[in-house]
Amino acid sequence: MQTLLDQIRAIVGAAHVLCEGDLSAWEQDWRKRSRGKALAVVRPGSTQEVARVVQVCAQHRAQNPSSQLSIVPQGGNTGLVVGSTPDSTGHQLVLSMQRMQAVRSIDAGNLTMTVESGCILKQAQDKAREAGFLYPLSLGAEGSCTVGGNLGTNAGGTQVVRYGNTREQCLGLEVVTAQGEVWHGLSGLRKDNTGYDLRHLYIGSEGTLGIITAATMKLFPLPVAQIGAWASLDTVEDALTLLGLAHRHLGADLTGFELMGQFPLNLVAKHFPKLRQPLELASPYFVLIESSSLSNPAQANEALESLMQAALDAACVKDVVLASSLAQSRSFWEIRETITLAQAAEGLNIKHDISVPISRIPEFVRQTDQLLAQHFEGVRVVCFGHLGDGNLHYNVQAPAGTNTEKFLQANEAQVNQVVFDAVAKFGGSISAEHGIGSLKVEHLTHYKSPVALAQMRAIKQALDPQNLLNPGRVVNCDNSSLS
Ligand code: FAD
Ligand code: 2HG
Ligand code: ZN
Repeated sequence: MQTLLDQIRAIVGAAHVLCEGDLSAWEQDWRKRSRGKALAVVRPGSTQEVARVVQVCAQHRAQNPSSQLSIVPQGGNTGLVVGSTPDSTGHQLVLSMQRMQAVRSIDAGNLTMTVESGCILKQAQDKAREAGFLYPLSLGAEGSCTVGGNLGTNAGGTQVVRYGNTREQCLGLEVVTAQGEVWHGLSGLRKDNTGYDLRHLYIGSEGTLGIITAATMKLFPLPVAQIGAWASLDTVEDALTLLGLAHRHLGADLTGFELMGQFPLNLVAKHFPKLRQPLELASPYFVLIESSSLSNPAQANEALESLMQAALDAACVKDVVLASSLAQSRSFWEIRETITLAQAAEGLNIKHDISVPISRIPEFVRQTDQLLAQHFEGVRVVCFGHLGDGNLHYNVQAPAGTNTEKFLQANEAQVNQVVFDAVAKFGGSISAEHGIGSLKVEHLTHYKSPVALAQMRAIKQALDPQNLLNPGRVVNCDNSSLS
């Protein structure tokens, strides 16, 4: 391995091959579910360097068939399914994209921005805004996650109802393959039917098929107004009625529709008491709606007011606060985005980023709440998320006062089974946002069809026959079945 590391030092520079000291920022996952041990953290500075590192690793594997060397691509390491950190073997290189942050170009006429994959999402948003455009992807981790990680996981976030997932926003990729070749696919074309669309294979592949080094992403006109409204509700059915009204009243101006249960907001109030809740926490559910307008702020305000009046008339909301300033809208979003941190502060937990058809969400929540209460006395459900997309974070926290670790050890598998069986029954997906990583590999084999799984394995085998890239994530293909 020393020779290999020397070869890699010669490619990226010795300062960018980290083997000693505190490597926890790269070895420990965000949720602290698993701490691995890297052979080294390698930080290439260009696409060519990435390609050469992959080439020497592929060569090493070819010359040492029993070698367990593999590569774990990493962006901001904010993923929630243990997909970007090494295992404990000490044989995995973490390939950190942190140094590749450049915005290569903005094509105003084509409404696109070409950006390197290590660019922090917030920086991409800021660069687009400076040029007079909106880069619409938005999520709680935007201050540290990267464009490459967003593409690797096909991240969703809070604006999907209007702008789609990361996949819908991407028009081209540059990728280093598992053989260390570079695929130059940064076309920026909106229409291209020349065979299989490789871009869509790499997006959402969680670093298992190739290393994304740059991407051409869509830009949109900057809205002139973004207004938030916060409403309290009795039921999830009411939230669905409100969603229908919001689509009708706001049309394409509807840019966010988030549901939050009372308990997740209680956690925010408990762990982040400085954040002022817009309404008393006395209702079972709350909704945050965002309207963004390209025309004028007064019109946007009127449209939101008329939506809320219609909602009050239909009795699907109890109380409503309309933000009177951009700062107040932002404060609504801050509360919503703090739920993940508040849940972490409450202790280790079980996360589910499920989706079911939007129309079936109320029944899914009712039945699954009941099942969990029956099987796990006192368990606390942290239900919130992107109702406008049919995607909920249906998370589970141990009963108050219990030892969280013990609860997880004893019950995590059964809790997952109850929730995922319900998801399957309602025709949903066990992961709508965060991906499979290591945490859901076994579940995928159970809930994905054998035909789909066989095709996924065939794709992995075709693109990465050595199983060099992020092995054991997404689909399990051990070396013996691949080589
Ligand atoms: P990492 O965590 O470093 O990696 C994630 C996966 O992508 C890994 O499998 C990794 O191998 C792969 N990968 C990383 N870079 C590359 C690359 N260049 N080429 C190929 N593969 C690569 N997710 C959502 O979808 N919606 C949300 O609303 C959301 N909110 C969040 C809020 C908080 C507070 C936190 C902590 C996380 C949240 N996430 C959310 C999850 C996470 O932020 C996203 O999955 C994000 O896209 C990961 O980006 P990253 O750069 O941190 O990737
Ligand atoms: C969000 O929507 C993220 O805030 C994180 O996807 C969800 O903490 C979670 O479970
Ligand atoms: Zn989410």
